[in-house]
Amino acid sequence: MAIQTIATQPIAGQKPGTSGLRKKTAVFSQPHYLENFVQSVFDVVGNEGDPTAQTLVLGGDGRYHNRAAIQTILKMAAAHGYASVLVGRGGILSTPAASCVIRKRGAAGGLILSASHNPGGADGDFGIKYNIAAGGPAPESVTDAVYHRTESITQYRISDAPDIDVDTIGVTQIEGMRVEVIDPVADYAELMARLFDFDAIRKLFAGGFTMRFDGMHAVSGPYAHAILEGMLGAPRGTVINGVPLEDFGGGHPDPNPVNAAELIGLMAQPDAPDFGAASDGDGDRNMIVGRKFDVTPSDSLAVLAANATVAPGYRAGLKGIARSMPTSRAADKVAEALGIACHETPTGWKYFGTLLDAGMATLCGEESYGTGSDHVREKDGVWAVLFWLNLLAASGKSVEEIVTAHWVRFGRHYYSRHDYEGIDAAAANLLMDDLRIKLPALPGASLNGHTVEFADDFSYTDPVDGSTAHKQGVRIIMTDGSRIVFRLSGTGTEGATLRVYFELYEPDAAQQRRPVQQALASLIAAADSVASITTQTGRASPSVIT
Ligand code: VG1
Ligand code: CO
Repeated sequence: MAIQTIATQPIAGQKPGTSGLRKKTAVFSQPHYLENFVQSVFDVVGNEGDPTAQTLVLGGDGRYHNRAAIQTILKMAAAHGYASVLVGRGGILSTPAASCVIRKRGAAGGLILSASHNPGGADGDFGIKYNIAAGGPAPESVTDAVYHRTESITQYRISDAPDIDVDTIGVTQIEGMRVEVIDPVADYAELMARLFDFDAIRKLFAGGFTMRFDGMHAVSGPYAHAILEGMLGAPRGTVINGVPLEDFGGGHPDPNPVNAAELIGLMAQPDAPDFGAASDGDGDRNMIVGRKFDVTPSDSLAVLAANATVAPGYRAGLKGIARSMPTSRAADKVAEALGIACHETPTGWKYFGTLLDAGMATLCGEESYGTGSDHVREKDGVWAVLFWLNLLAASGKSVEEIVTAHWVRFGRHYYSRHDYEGIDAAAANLLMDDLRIKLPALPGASLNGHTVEFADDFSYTDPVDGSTAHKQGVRIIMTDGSRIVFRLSGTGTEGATLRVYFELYEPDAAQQRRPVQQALASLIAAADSVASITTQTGRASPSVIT
């Protein structure tokens, strides 16, 4: 066994997006591609201290290429001089579980292999991201430094040791580095049992309450099996599609009503279970469904915030709430009623880290089926499902009753996101540039019956560390309180994806049960009139509506 120094040269385009570096699997499998990026991460974060005293957490969502990448990274970590690596058995760790392990074991950071909700397989996507010692995604200062490093890299170091067994719990050594294979679920499950009233949830299931959790053949299956069917006594069969597969069974592991159509279909049957939920590729997203009733992620955040004290882990109340800018302002109404702050951040979980660390927010959420809290530094799918179960157990009400009562109390924020996926990147950028040019002239203008009050391209200054982020999405806010937001995705791997977000506030309880697209129709037409979406994208309609 020896450490090799391998000559390499920069590979263009290794710039992390909204959440890590994501590319086609074929791109990631090219010689030196993963190695260049990992060495660049080590070069940047390894300067922060003595690597020989440091622990790295390593795991992924089990998608195609996960196992090969785990071996490469173990051998590179050994060459870099890490003291130890904690790796999930089989190379498996959900994103929130990795965050949990980093924090609990005092690791210096972690590498998570995932392209999250993007499809996997040889023709699908692969990804990697670095999380810092606090457990959350590296801030932009770090990802920018890593990207710059990839532009000048000339060599990387790697052990030529044979492959390491990552399927057996226990400790081995490679080049003097300790490799500990851990149960991917144990630390995480122990944390969940401390946050939620497991006795109450056990009683709920024992009383005949029925649920389906759709693991979408991605990483959350083992967590849901162990916690729901194991610790909480839900009957076997509660978790469906619970075995992680390298290609997610050919599916698109994005828990929304379009991609989780199987679950939505189940929940619409006459004998539907009481509760449905799904999670994504890396286990950090969640979708909550009642009988014939989908909960929007923005509403889910607001409902959990309004009822947080039912859960033992949140009995002391919330310090604050944070939501990404495009997320509906339903949570703001709750924060106002609770007398706490609601922070508005750019899209991407990395922007919540400083607020959580500073004790300025307890709950966070994004409209993209992401909800989480200060228990880890990532959004957390299974956590959100357990929070809902705790709430259902404590209230004795159905999902629909809880949400509709919430609307009556706080008003309803009708909400929808329209995605135009895989459009021409130049056309997408042109659309956004044209919009930006129009912004100063918009206030006072009438857009399909809505008068513009305010329009800008969202900029953010982090209240904790003063860092700034610009061009985070064009928002057009109307005098009637409704809102349209336009932004381009930072997680795609093909062309560009335009996301258009619509929100309309309805305080009148008699008007809160309209079909969502109908309630938003005038705003949807307004968006097309101001941005010429159809003409500029060449698409008559969005590819996904959530
Ligand atoms: C999307 C979502 C964003 C989320 C990000 C990562 O980003 O909109 O809210 O934080 O995915 O989630 P974008 O740039 O494509 O809009 V995950 O579960 O894919 O790590
Ligand atoms: Co995810």
